[in-house]
Amino acid sequence: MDRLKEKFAQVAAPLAVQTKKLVKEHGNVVMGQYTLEQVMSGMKGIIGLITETSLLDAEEGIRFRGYTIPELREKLPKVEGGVEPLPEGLFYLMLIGELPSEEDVQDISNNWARRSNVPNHVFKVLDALPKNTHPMTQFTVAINALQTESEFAAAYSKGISKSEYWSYVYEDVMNLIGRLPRIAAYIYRRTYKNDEHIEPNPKLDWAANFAHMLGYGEVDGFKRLMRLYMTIHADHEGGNVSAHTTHLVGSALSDPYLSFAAAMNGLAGPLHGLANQEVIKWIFEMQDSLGTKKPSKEQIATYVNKTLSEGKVVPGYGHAVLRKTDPRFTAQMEFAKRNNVTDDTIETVWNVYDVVPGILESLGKVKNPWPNVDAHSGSLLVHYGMVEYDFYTVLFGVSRALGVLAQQIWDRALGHPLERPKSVTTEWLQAKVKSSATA
Ligand code: CMX
Repeated sequence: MDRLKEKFAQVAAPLAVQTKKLVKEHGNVVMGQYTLEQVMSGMKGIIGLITETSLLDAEEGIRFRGYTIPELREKLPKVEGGVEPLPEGLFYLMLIGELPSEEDVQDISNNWARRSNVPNHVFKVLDALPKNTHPMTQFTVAINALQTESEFAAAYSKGISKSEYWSYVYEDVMNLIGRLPRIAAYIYRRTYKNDEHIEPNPKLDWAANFAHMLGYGEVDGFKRLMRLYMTIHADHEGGNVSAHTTHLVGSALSDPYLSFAAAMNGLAGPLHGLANQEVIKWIFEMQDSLGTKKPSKEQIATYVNKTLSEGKVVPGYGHAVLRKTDPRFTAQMEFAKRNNVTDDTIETVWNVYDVVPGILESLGKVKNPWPNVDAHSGSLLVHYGMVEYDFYTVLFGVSRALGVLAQQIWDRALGHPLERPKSVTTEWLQAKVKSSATA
């Protein structure tokens, strides 16, 4: 058993006992009330999931095991002389619940590097797809193809005890995270770089090796950006589409490959992760339509109003939970300022930030007019030369694996059951309203 697994076994066992006790002794505690409007608006605000890895506050933003993003940037281990946290450290924090030492982080880096070999049939499956297949479709196809390697599925089919589930899921999760950068980089290089692939460098940390395989290892600042990017996109509590999908599909005891592939199909939606490509596409279209790379705030306002009048959303703005500027947006803005990273597209993103919230607020229906994580990420990638925006959601997906799969290990360790909420028809709702009115 590796060190991390041993440590997890130690922290998970007592919590599993406490959870069972909580339900047995306090199972009838009323959690709250919910309204018809909440039922009709995507169950927003209804507590129905348990997620250990992170918790989202509407005003303050995400906390990973109690730590905010600025705190993580300060406290998580870094490469020697580095300023951005290593995502390995965040994974440790989410899984174990305490800050890792430098040795813990190095141990995970080595562990993932050891597990990073991708079987050849996965590349063959990818090569069979037309080159113009959307990178997110390629990504989910590849993850499904990799399911042949699931140790959980193999063990389950032989017959294992429930108490052993988490142990096999742990192995699948670690193998999958180790392999994802190789798969993502392969998709990038086959789609945009003439199939010129770059061998991994196991001496590098996970995010730096990813940057290297993408072909940006020598671009000054890109490895630093990837470490930050892979950290801030990793988790956003349990109710967002990708996290919830992983949990839901996993609750049927589908293995981590199947659950994560399903989650990535959700991340590929424009109201979720695909918004990062939509933001840059929208900015490029605005620049083209206005005939300038640096539109004025007045020009941006006119373009935003045009977007809204066409019945479209402004990508990168709004959130289902947050009610303030997303600290993940702010972290990227700070990264740009700290590293003197600036150009017309980045300045346009900042000008859009000055203009859009006021316009969205004036509509009177948008609950959160402020930018989310996706409003900024593409502009930094463009700055470093990665202009192929169709690929951006794959980067988000590689990072998202850290949070949702750490949680899947917890799901199995705590014995979370099959998820099965109740649904009703509109007719049922109408009858309920009628009976409430006469009661
Ligand atoms: N532009 C225009 N209209 C918007 C808007 C935006 N950015 N954000 C919300 N609205 C509209 C909604 O479409 C809705 O309109 P209708 O009542 O006409 O249907 C109304 O405002 C109320 O929506 P809401 O309650 O404020 O927002 P939701 O919780 O329903 O949806 C989200 C949240 C993110 C889907 C929405 O804000 C949106 O579409 N934003 C743009 C896409 C985006 O950036 N998504 C990425 C989110 C982060 C991530 O997951 O990566």
